[in-house]
Amino acid sequence: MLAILMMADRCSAGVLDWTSDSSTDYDGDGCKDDDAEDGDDDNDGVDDSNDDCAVGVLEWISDSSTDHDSDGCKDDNAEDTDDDNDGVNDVDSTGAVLDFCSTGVINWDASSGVDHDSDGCLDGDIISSGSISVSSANG
Ligand SMILES: [Ca+2]
Ligand SMILES: [Ca+2]
Ligand SMILES: [Ca+2]
Ligand SMILES: [Ca+2]
Repeated sequence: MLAILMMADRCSAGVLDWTSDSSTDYDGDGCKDDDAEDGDDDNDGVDDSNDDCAVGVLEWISDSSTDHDSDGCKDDNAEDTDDDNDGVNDVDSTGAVLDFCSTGVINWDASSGVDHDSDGCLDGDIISSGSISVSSANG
């Protein structure tokens, strides 16, 4: 109890009868996780409902430079092995680069035939206004 009094409790008028510890209050903000009181358990700026790493790395904020695919998992960290969420991991277990466009186009499926050379880069030049068009020529 003393601990929670000593730190800033952002929910000082919040849920009663619980004790803030690492299992109930992952980010230590005094707001009970797994409850409407804390909609962002790891305090990275991505709501739990949209956060693939809802109890992930602490003390960072998701933005375009730290979280390319905005999945709530910190890029450049073991937490996010696929920074652009295309299904091609950034590196393999030895650290060798697998995705040569790891901060490229996000949320496309590299296994759907649009990455013929499997370099993690969407084939052709695509992209504008967020839609993907694929040339049906030369497969
Ligand atoms: Ca919390
Ligand atoms: Ca979060
Ligand atoms: Ca990410
Ligand atoms: Ca990738």
